[in-house]
Amino acid sequence: MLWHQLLASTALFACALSVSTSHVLHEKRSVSLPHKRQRVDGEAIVPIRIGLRQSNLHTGYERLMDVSHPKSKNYGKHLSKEEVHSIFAPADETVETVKNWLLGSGLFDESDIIHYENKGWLAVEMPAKHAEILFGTEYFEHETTQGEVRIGCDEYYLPTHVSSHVDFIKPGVKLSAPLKRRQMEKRSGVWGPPRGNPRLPHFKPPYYPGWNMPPGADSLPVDLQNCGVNITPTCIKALYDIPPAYLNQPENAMGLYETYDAFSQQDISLFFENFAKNVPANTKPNVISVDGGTSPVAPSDPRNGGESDIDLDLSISLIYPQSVTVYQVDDLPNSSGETNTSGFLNTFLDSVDGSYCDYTAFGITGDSPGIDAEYPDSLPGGYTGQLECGTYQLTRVVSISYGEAEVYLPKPYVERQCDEIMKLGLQGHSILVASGDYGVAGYPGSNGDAEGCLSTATQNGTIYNPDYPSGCPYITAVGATRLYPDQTVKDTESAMQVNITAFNLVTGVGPTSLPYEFFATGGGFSNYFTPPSYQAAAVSAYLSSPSTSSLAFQSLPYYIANADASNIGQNGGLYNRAGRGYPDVSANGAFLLTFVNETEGTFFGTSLASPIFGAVITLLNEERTLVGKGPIGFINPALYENPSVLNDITNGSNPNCGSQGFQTSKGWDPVTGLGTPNYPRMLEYFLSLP
Ligand SMILES: *[C@@H]1O[C@H](CO)[C@@H](O)[C@H](O)[C@H]1NC(C)=O
Ligand SMILES: *[C@@H]1O[C@H](CO)[C@@H](O)[C@H](O)[C@H]1NC(C)=O
Ligand SMILES: *[C@@H]1O[C@H](CO)[C@@H](O)[C@H](O)[C@H]1NC(C)=O
Ligand SMILES: *[C@@H]1O[C@H](CO)[C@@H](O)[C@H](O)[C@H]1NC(C)=O
Ligand SMILES: *[C@@H]1O[C@H](CO)[C@@H](O)[C@H](O)[C@H]1NC(C)=O
Ligand SMILES: CC(=O)N[C@H]1CO[C@H](CO)[C@@H](O)[C@@H]1O
Repeated sequence: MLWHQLLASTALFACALSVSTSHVLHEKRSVSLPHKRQRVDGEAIVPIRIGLRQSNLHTGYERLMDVSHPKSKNYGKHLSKEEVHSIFAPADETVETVKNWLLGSGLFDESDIIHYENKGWLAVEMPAKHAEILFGTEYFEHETTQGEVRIGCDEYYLPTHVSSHVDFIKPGVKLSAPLKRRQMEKRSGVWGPPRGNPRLPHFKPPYYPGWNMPPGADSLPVDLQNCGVNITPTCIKALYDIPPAYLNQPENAMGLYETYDAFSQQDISLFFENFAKNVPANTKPNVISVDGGTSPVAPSDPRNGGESDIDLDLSISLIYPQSVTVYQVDDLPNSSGETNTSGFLNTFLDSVDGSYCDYTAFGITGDSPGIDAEYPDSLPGGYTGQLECGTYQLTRVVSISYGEAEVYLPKPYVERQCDEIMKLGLQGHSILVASGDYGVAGYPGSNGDAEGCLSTATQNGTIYNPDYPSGCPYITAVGATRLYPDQTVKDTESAMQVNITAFNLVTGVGPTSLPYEFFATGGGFSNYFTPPSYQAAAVSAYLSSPSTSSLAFQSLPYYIANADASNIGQNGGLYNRAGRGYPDVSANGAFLLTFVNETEGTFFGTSLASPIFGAVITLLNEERTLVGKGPIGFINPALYENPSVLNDITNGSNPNCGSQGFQTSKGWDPVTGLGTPNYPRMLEYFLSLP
């Protein structure tokens, strides 16, 4: 629907608007969505967020390199929150222009328009019919296969003089809610009893069927003899030469992002008792409740799915006596804000970047057709505190074991969120994310494809489906590695790839259907971001050096993603050969024996790897603190500059989507990145930096 047609059909409101203003197309969806349903009720209240174009954003990358590149004379000279905000705040002219346009419509008062603390957003609530007039569009409901409803439009228009000041409007081309929280991927596969089964006897390792002690293992201490089938904190410390932790500095508490999934104290205590005896069994994390998030839960609670348990098992056992902070993000899923919220990171980023305000403004929630949440939320399980409009302190290191397909999110939305991550890097924070567990595919079932791959008219589920936020060049994406049963910690690891169904058939325990059939460390190339300069040489060496010319991926067709990534799969291509590669690094992600619902089971996945790498950075930050230095912050430039501080992984691959995926190689590869930690070398290097 064109702007003019819409004006004609809504004459009543058109009067309030300046018809003489010329409008331009601001955003348009390149492909129409399959599950578009009816028009949104005109009276439904839509919380609109207007992303203001910020100034100096183009300088963000250089500024981040200035404080993070080891060759920069300003290495480690991170900025304060206030400095970052004032550098990137939209110009006063931008705020005024957009506000005046809104006020000029006659639909709002000054007090209806909320301007976020970091100055990047304007928020205003309005009935759908007003939003349609302002943006020259029509809002429709979209239904997912799970029956959720999300709203959005196919294109929208802004006055010419406003368009240049606006990044994007949400909901707009970006639907109000790409994912239901409780369906959000949790990056761990359990090899153990299915939920709800009677408690199983407490197995004593080694219990891997048919397992024989590998050659040379008998000369190792007993607790290192079966690391190839049962990884423990002791095995991990031996693999990466991590010494016993001994420091507890408040400024170096390590952060974990969790949402919906919640830990159980009983489970983590059982882990410490059994596998990390240096940690007192009653050790607990500090829990920060972001907008009503709650943890811990009872062991049998359905929210105790294992993700939070394993994140805590690993981080605490590697850094204790250092403390761990859990950011338990968001209200319960059945409360109105939770089931219908959008990309999973925004509320967290808002809460730690001083701009978090009015939770309901971020998601698509509503008073009338189940859209808007109100705080205090009176629904059962709802957040009963006052509307939060404050900030939390962000820990220096944060590990995130959640993700979603990049393609779910429009490029401007992703770019904007990624810029927020850049700003945290400027302030000295290290943000890590698990790179995914399905090789070159997304989560099974995503995009309507059984394997989670992408399709075009001519390609049915064969195109690789890169992960977000791994593709953001300001994040450290962590892939997973493994030992094979015939190996010990003295061997070099391989890329994590495992058929969990096959294991479960052998053991007679655990699920044997999708998505457990195939697990491989996530990696590949973003369709939205090009390789950042710190990574460019590494990516180019992987793609075109003579040493990789014989790797299987070289025979795969590829494409070069265009500016709006609307040509994914062009010419039969399977991956974007001009994208930012991920992961950056990796760590062990296989055979972690642990307890969920007080029942022992074995976990696999990049969910294990990210907290391990986060723990390593935390230990390094502690040593830097001891000698009066600041935190490492964004670690990627230093690692790409000096990859010898990592153990290069050169065996294994990450296939999926019906083809071979990518293969490991000498140096960086989109399977295991630069490799796993070599703690003594990392320590020496990072202590040598200012
Ligand atoms: C947790 O374990 C108990 C006892 O074995 C069992 O009754 C319950 O169903 C389990 N809960 C879940 C969510 O699996
Ligand atoms: C929230 O979940 C609880 C238990 O699962 C249920 O009793 C309650 O009705 C739910 N509340 C809403 C608002 O759906
Ligand atoms: C695509 O492949 C799936 C699974 O192999 C199949 O069920 C589906 O019918 C195919 N779709 C088309 C359009 O060929
Ligand atoms: C995984 O193992 C099962 C059982 O052996 C087998 O049926 C299945 O084809 C395997 N899947 C893959 C992807 O190798
Ligand atoms: C290399 O990886 C393959 C699987 O891709 C595995 O079977 C083999 O044992 C690994 N070899 C070494 C030396 O790690
Ligand atoms: C507006 C909207 O998307 N509402 C949906 C929120 O989620 C619940 C439960 O999934 C649906 O019933 C609503 O329709």
